[in-house]
Amino acid sequence: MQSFSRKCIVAVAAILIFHRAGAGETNSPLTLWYKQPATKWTEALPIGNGRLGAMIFGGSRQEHLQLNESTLWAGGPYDPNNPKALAALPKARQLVFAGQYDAAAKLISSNMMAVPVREMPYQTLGDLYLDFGTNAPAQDYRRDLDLATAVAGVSYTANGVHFKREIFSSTADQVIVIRLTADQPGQITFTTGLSTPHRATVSVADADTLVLSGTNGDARGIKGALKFQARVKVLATGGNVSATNDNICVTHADSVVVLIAAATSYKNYHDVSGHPDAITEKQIAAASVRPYETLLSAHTADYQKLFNRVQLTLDTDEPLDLPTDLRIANFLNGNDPQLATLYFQFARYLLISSSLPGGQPATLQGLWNDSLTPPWDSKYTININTEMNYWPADTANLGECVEPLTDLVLDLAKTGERTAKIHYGAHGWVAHHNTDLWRATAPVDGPNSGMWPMGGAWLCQNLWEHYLFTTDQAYLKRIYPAMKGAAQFFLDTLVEEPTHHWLVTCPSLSPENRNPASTNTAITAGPSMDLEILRDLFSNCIQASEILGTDKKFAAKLAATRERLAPLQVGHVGQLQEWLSDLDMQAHDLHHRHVSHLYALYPSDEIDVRTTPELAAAAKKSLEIRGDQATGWATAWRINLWARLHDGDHAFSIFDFLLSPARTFPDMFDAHPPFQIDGNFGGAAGMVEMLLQSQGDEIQLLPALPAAWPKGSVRGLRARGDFEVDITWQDGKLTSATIRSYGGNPCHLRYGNALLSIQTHKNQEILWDGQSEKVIEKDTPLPFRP
Ligand code: FUC
Repeated sequence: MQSFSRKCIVAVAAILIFHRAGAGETNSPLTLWYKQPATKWTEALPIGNGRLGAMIFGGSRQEHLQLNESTLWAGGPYDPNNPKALAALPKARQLVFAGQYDAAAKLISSNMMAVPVREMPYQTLGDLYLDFGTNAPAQDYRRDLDLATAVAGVSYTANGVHFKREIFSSTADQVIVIRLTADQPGQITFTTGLSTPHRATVSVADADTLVLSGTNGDARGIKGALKFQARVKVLATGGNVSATNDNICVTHADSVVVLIAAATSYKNYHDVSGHPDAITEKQIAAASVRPYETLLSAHTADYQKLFNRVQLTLDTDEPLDLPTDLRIANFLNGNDPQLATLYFQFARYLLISSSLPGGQPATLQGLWNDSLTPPWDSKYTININTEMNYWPADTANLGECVEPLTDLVLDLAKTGERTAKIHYGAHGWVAHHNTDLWRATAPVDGPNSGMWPMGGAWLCQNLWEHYLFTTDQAYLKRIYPAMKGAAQFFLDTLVEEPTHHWLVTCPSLSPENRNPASTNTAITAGPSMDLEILRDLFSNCIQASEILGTDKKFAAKLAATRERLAPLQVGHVGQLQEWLSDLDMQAHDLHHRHVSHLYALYPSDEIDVRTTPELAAAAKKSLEIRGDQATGWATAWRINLWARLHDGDHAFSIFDFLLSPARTFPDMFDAHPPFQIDGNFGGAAGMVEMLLQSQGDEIQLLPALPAAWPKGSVRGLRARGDFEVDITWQDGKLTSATIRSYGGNPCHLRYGNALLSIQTHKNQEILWDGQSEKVIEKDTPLPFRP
């Protein structure tokens, strides 16, 4: 919690040191801005259209855009399943149940891991440079990213000329657009070129077009099978455009538009027969006949359809008039609630920019990666990170962004069938703790992280949640076969543990925490998280089968098996047990970043302060033992967990740390460190959990409002049951709430101890101030929702 004196110090400092921006320069609450170009990648600003992304450095002597295309990964279609795995499985189980965990890990390591043992990395495409050939000093320099329009900007004055750049990545036109202007004619002169670390060539096609053609990387013995191409066209007004071998030179133009297209030959995880040359040619041809204003307005309209659904105000709408990097540096010293709102909307911006229907899901770095060998390959780590990326998708009203994740899971349900069969001799499908563009599903990296068969099952929980928010039965029908296949795998592979005869997973692990009963391995049987995920998967499948009127017998089998799963247990210090035995206090690392067993509290709702108070108390004890500060994503998870415990001040104190320079880079990217985007998404999800929760059958208004945010309003959050919610509060108390019912479902609203139950109908709006006697119901035609 912020103390009063801390707040005062910062307020006074802000008044003394920094003048307010003058008219026309006012910084909107939705702008990230800086007084200097980026010198490091984590200072550069991201743009993206879900597929085509760039990091913008914004120099006045040289502009640099580091480019990404979401299907440019190393390797090609491959089968990592290990035919030796199945024969080793009975022995591995025997060793685990005999307590010989290290021996089991050794056996797993040599027989049950994928071949190759690591997956394919997501890779950078390359770099575009605009060299302005001047050393003139830049005055009044400013670089920004406007989240309201998804346009990045650079402006400065040099030699008395005011220059401006606007840059965006368009969904409508599938190109990146750079527009350069000056306040005097004939002032724009630069040379542009492309480079890449891949096997590639750069050539000039026509005097105004650069073409980079290449092949993706080989990795871990898998040959690069993708072709890719980037195509850059320069459209100048006035002046002259000419080409050298691999550069384009613009001299004395009045204004210039640069269009960048990029594509690979990836069609899907088993087909790489696409034609990137034809695709980029077509995209550039189409975009180059559209005026800049048309490109801009089509882009903004597309983006705003999603972005404008949610507005959040904490305290006031007026941000501190300080560059964003300085606000981050100061965040721990005082109260800057508008930086929190910027952080929240930046996460929504990042999700829209990195995950749109028809594309790939957000990786560990979303869409943005400048390396051929990024940290953890910038792939999909599905023992927490990918799931976390999608935590704010529905709550923050970006349901469409779940679509690429849905497609990924439907793919895994196919590739994972082979892994289920080859590694376990089982029906259904399984995915372990990572996957990549090629939808690999076998255990990777090593036994201590990879031997975890729950990745697919957890992803199914994300999809089920999306159903709960939308109540869209057509969607449920689409995902049900994947849910069923995931459950089928466990019906075939669960085994009875020898002590209580409960059904458990084996071999498995509690993500990536060492088993205290072993010398140095994570391998175990029946870690709590596995059973929690399974209770959800089975219950969700049973409900889905009822809703869809199918699979009665299968559902009955799941119900019977669910009863035999190892239960949640409370250990000797009152903690929720992470393992089958009460070993938490002997952990190799008491403060481990993963809090896997607390999945039951969040994102699941198996543990709930109201309905299971004893288990909630145990989860709280576990959280206290683990401590508040961890890596970026692990810090973000803790915020959500404390919010679910209805302790807003504790959640906020952790959020404070997340938004400090220790966990947030100057461009607001989350610092694991290094950069990993899950913390951005998890942090935003945690903010929603403080303001609105809807697990179980109640919509809870302001369940964990921190004292640091006494006044504010939020418009357009989503609640399970197909509702949209607006909340206004003052002095830490609800003043009004509006609930829009899109699905016509029953609505149980809670504010503190006040409860209101209404059977809503479609398109109805309910106004409530938290006192049950004051309800206004209006029938209004609600805005169209896709
Ligand atoms: C899991 C985490 C690490 C990291 C990696 C990508 O393995 O334990 O902290 O986030 O994923």
